[in-house]
Amino acid sequence: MSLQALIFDVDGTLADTERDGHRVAFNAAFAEHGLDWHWDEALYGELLQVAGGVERLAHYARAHRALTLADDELAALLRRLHASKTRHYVQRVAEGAVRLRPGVARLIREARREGLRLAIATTTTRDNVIALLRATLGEDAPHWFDVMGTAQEVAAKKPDPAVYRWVLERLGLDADAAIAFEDSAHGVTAATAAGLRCLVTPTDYSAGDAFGAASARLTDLDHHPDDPARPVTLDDVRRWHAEMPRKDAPSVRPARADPA
Ligand code: XBP
Ligand code: MG
Repeated sequence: MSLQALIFDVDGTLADTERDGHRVAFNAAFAEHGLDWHWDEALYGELLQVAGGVERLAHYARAHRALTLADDELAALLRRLHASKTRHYVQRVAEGAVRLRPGVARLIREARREGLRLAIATTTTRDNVIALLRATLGEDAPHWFDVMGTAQEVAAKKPDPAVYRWVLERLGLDADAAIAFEDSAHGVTAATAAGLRCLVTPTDYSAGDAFGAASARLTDLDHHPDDPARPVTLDDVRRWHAEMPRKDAPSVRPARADPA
């Protein structure tokens, strides 16, 4: 089936947001609430194993701070902290603190010119996505995406495939007609479990992750694995889409992409 849609993860894929974006916003929220919590880069790398900001806060509160608040009190505190964090993150992004990863804007614009559909499948909060797209691609950019699956539409977090299944259903497409772009093992697991082939551009935080057969690993979208002097084009994406196995297919290595 020919490629009809590109489905992008957000954090780590569209932009390297975690270390200098989300992590800084979490720490600003802790300070705003008078908490002596601080997530340094190393600890945050560990906490990233928990997808979802509220879930990450809950894990930290229990596992690292052994908070003994009653469940409803803890839940209320975590909601307040996460709302504060989201305000700080949106403000940082709006001020230009986060840039798109190499080649992302170029590939998105090429896809638009050639009439491919675009979608988002992310664990993060919708406001974060809108702020990032507006700050990096322009005020109209959120409208370029036919479907946007975020934490507001799908509660189950990656590696659960729910957000990718939700996006495919809203696109009205079979997984065979699309390809996912991800940065982490959680994300690749979610996308491939939904039947999608996946192109992976790891970040420093996910460079040590292992990815599956239905995925191809790239440095970034500006450096083709076979010739880093040239960018990854839409034709390259179409070729990988045609060559890569789906998760339930026997694993046959794509001829021209790094084994992930
Ligand atoms: C990454 C996540 C998110 C962000 C924080 O999402 O797991 O939780 O780290 O954002 P993805 P929130 O890679 O799927 O884009 O605090 O809004 O959850
Ligand atoms: Mg990601």
